[in-house]
Amino acid sequence: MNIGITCYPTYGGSGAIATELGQVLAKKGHKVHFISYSVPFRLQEYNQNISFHDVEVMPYPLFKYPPYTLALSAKMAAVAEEADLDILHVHYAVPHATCAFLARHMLRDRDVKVITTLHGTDITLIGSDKSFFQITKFSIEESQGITAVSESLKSDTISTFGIKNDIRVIPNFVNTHRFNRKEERCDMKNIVTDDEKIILHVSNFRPVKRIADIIRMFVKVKPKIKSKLLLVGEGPERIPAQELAQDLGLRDSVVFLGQQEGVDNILSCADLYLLPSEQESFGLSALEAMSCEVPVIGTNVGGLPELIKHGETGYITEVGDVDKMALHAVDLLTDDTLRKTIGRQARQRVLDNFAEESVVPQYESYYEEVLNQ
Ligand code: GMT
Repeated sequence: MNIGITCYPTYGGSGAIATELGQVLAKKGHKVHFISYSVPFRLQEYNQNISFHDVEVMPYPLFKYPPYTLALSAKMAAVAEEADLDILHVHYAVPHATCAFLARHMLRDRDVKVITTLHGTDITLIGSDKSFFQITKFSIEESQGITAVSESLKSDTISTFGIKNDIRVIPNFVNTHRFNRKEERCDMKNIVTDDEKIILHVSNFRPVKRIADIIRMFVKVKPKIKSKLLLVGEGPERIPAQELAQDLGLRDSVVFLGQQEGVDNILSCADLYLLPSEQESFGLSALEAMSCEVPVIGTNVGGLPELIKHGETGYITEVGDVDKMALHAVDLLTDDTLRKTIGRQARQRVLDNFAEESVVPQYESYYEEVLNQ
């Protein structure tokens, strides 16, 4: 098949999944065309079946807001024409589903099918805001195929937008060979000592991630467990988090690593992963941690309980319950057998349900289904 993929190219789960999907599809012989404003951050391996189409927006003094969405729609239509696309698969509805709708209608003689994958805040935060509500609902309803990354997001989409179209749940996935615990890949000797445990969090540091809860939890764990908290990523909550760590006397034990490539290597060193978000339609970073046998403590929101089975592959707590998180953390970090058992069970759950080998074919069959509609 000839498949156009549009996603946000910057750090973030929706861009990561879109890119991994494109790379696997290309390895399987499909022709994949990424269409975005820069090369997706996870697009690293050369493959002759992959091309990238840059969306350029012409600057003009009249434009307070340069019209990226129009440039993207036009580029989608041009690529569909040139590359004979069968499918335009857009990740994150706002504004990509709308651009794809427009592109499809520009191509009067060609029936390119639009598939929209809903990822999270495109439904729960941005798309449901009144400024975007109507256009998001319209664009999703006009897609020939709709997928959501969890049952929870599917039901949020139905309850928020009253959408009657079929929504297919295809969960996020991980490359379990790359995200596999290999202790020899772990090189942290300049950051932690041999007897220190590593607690990890990776995100784009947005308010929804509740970074402050991680630090408030860590202040309870630190006196009981020799440990360091490693925070990977960049975003608006980084400075407030640094200030909080300093105020709580944790300056030397909370390490901000910034944006990092090779999170799989860092995960190979971690003893515990935290994701205390107030909203998380799936939690891709938790999946990657589980794939590396790292137990996860997450919250009872969105798709996290679909991923983390409480007491079996990690722990689920209520949002903001830092006492409970700290209790589970201390249990896991003091009991090596418990931690390793939960880590192994977490990986098994990933192998059974979220491995790229079993999820990508679900997209391929869905493509076929939409094409044959
Ligand atoms: O929706 C967002 O906040 C952005 C998006 C992203 O690009 O990182 O994250 C969402 O999509 C990810 C990939 O499907 C999911 O793993 C995240 O849970 C989801 N984020 C939220 O729901 C907050």
